[in-house]
Amino acid sequence: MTFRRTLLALATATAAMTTLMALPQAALAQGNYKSEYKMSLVVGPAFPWGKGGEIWANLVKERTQGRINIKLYPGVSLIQGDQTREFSALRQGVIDMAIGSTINWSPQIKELNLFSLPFLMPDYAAIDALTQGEVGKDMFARLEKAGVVPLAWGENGYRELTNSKHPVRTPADMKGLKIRVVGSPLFVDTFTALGANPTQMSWADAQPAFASGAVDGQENPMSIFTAAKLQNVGQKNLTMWGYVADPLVFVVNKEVWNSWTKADQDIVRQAALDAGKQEIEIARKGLVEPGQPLLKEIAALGVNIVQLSPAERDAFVQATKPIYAKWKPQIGNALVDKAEKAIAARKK
Ligand code: X2X
Repeated sequence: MTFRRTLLALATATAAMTTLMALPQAALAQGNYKSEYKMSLVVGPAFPWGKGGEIWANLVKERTQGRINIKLYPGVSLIQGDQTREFSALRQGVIDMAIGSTINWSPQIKELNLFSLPFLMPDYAAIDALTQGEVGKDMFARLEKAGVVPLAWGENGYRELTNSKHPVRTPADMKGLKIRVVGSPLFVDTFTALGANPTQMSWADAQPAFASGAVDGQENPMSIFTAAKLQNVGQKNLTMWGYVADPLVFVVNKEVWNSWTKADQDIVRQAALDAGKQEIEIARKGLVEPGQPLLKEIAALGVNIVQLSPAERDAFVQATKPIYAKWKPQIGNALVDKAEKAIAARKK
């Protein structure tokens, strides 16, 4: 073979290889759709969170005339219930789309710990000031940089404290209580500072642990409490302390997103915004109306509800201040400053 012919042969082989290697990409080229897209969620449609997923999926199906067909996978079943791995699986394409809690993704995206800073957000207007303002935009930019496409905000809710042992009114009442927590080490720090004995566990493992008494207590929004019927697994003492709230984020895997036409991308985004808005309303139902009717329903289930006075609540704030200070630089001083300013300036 002449030198020229060898070169030619090489070039042909290289071109063939390049074509071969590009195949998986081509399979996902714009307009090439999968028959089903997998949406990951921690809880199903009996909960506001899962209901939000159902609304999103239905809107997308309707508005794309079935071109985009989404199936819900509650219980984070695509990752065997291991909710803190959801973000990695989403990035890798094991999951096509998700509505995820900021808590569950905080091990990978440390900025998301912002929402778990104890007593940062005193009321719903404070949550909105963050998610619907500059901080929300910064978070979305951060998520984009991490390789996913964020579309809209939803809400799990204010996480209130429950336990099977006794009413909690002061940090001293928490001494020695074994509390199930999820997500980032920030939660372990917070509960340790309060004198409790925190233990990290997935939601899937938590419920049998309440039933068997392996753990004494937990923290979750009231919508999770009622739909999971936690009063039936011994959680009869509830303290309304509103120490943190976890927003939800509607996201799509980047390659999946890029495989859709621009028109369909717009539909999926608008459907996420519409579903997010509805989901937040459902999540707050019974808690934002005068007299908080949901709490009356919970009391009727035999749950003892402790409402803290401002001074009592402040004792918890003071006890967790060192944790707030420790985590602020880890989340980013500039971001936390921005959040504090947005909250101070909020419309109540
Ligand atoms: O595991 C929890 O506590 C839950 C359901 O609230 C989350 O996924 C953050």
